[in-house]
Amino acid sequence: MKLEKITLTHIRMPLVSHFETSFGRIFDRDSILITIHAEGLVGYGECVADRDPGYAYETSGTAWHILKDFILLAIQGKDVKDAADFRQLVKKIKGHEMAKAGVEMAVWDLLGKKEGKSLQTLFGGGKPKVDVGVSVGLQDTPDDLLHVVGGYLKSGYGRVKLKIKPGRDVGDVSVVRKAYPDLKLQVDANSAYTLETADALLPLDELDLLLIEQPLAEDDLWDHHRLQKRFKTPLCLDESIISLRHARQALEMDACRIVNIKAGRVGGLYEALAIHDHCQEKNIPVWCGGMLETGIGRAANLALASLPNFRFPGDISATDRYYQEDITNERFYLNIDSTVDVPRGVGLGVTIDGNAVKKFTLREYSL
Ligand code: OSB
Ligand code: MG
Repeated sequence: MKLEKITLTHIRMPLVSHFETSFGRIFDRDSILITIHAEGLVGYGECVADRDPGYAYETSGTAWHILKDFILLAIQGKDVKDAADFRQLVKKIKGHEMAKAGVEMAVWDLLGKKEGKSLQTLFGGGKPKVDVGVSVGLQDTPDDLLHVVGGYLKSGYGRVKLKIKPGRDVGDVSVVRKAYPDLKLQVDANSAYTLETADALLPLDELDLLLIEQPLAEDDLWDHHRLQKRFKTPLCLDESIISLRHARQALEMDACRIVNIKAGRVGGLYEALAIHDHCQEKNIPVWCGGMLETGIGRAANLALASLPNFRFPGDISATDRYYQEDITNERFYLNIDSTVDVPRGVGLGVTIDGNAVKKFTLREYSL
């Protein structure tokens, strides 16, 4: 399909409640909406880069620059028949996977709309709904944490992920484990530890966790390998896996035993599918991470997570866990069995609420 007009819209949406990780607390979420016109169709994508470089080096500012000054110039007016074609066009641009992934998502939406198929169908996924959990940010006190977790359990979430950081780890997690002995529980450090300080996490091994996510630096596969030897609990990598090659190498060196897949982090859904397939071949379970997406990115995550090797619940919570008002007309709801339905419509299967987009827009650019 020939890619015609492409529009970038930088939006900022207030979160229902603040979200705190080892790298900071946020009250609202920046994203860049990508709109592509092609052959009378309109495709939408979402770039998940955050306002600050806390999770990764990319920010909404760097993504805007790379999108406007490089990616759009490389693809506008070009004929793209599939996602592999798109990757070829942006191959010269190093890194900036979130910027690339945002546009790639819009290309997938267009491809689905052209073929009259949902993303799930294009991916070969089968499940009509996927298991999900909720990612709980750091709270001011363990009592607050218990209160917040209790609220999510009441809404029906069957799996909880707790954010941890040095000084707020074993104590907080023990309190939750004591209150809920049978809860599916896991933790995420967002790279806040070193090989030395991570020994403080050893007592987590007795708390029956599903996994420990990204304890060490994002660019450090080897020390994760060394750390995994000290734990019975599987380590899971998020930030460190930025491509299929990183996934392969991480598995080869036993740096983790479970992989968190986020399309944004790996340059798009095409690479995410390749990582899924590789892990499946190596019998390593994967699960779908989240980046506090709008309904656009959430739709893509659900389609991805419907593939068979997504064997752990995803960080794909219901819309009301994130936003009072979303930019899609469709909202996502939690089913009583802690699942969310996979969209069935063509492409991403969502439509855009133009008024909501307008309300949240900071800047716009078209080529
Ligand atoms: O590390 O998984 C992470 C949100 C923003 C950036 C990084 C992460 C997260 C989450 C939230 O944990 C997951 C969600 O979208 O619910
Ligand atoms: Mg994570």
